[in-house]
Amino acid sequence: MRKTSSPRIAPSEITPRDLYHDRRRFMQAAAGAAAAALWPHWLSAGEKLPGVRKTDHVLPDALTPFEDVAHYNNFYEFGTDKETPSRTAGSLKTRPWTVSVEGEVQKPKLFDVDDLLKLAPLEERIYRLRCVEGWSMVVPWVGFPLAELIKRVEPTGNAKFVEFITLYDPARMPGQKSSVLDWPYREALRLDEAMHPLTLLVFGLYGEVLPNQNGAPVRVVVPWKYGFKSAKSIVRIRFVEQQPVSTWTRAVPSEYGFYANVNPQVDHPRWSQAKERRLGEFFKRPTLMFNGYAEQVAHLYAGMDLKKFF
Ligand SMILES: Nc1nc2c(c(=O)[nH]1)N[C@H]1C(S)=C(S)[C@@H](COP(=O)(O)O)O[C@H]1N2
Ligand SMILES: [Mo]
Repeated sequence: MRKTSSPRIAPSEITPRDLYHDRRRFMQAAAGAAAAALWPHWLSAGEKLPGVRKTDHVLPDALTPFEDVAHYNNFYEFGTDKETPSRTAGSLKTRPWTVSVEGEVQKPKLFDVDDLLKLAPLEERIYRLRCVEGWSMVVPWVGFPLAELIKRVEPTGNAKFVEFITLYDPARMPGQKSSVLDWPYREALRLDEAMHPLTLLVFGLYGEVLPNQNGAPVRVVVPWKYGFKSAKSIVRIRFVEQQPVSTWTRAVPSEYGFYANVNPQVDHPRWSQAKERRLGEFFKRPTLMFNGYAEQVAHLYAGMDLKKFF
């Protein structure tokens, strides 16, 4: 027990006791009611996310229909084909859910996901996402820049990379019973990539809470990189000094590099990356450098040989 010698005057001694308690109770109730009006309870898949503002992140491309976005998924924790996740990920309980933000930061914190999503205003941003396999989609994601979170935890001078780690729980993620990948799924970005204003911490799409198969309750979306960099169902965000080895790099280092920038000029060892097929469309279209975000991100890689750092 710690004793304080200096007498402090508590507000309860100034205001008559009952009044103080009543006022405090009233204020708590009012604040609670305001928050409750917006956030009635634990959010679940398909519920509308309140207070989402539109931003100028729009594209000339047509949106990929919700049905395609939610029924053609890569999520190996639920199986290796595209159709299984939408059928089986429904069983993933996404509440309660915590995200530990840790490592080289001044202010590490264990966030409840419902607090995390209130950290900054939610925005709708329309981004392209291109899978390394050659398909792509255009999605109205809902979230806020990852930088908003990073600023609040105050990375130390040693923080050079940010690692994202998915839940490991074979009971809730049956695909983890297979050794097809080294679980849990891990991905990472350089700190400046993670801080880039395009990098989004995502809680929803099409105005609604993320379908489980798209990475509920929280994932990242890094629109200028191949889809595998955008880790789903994250439980840990770790700041580190050394470049982490990502799951796909560990599995097949010759095919999946750390950078994984969308680049039509660098072929995958087994296929061309020059073109892509938009989900729901028949004809392929040319793939754009950095997935169309070159103007915003090319400077991050100035002077780097992108064939070497693929
Ligand atoms: N945890 C985890 N995250 C993941 C994957 C995965 O298998 N597990 N697949 C990645 C790949 S290869 C792609 S293309 C995108 C697909 O995201 P989507 O299903 O929302 O389209 O998620 C990425 N994030
Ligand atoms: Mo992918």
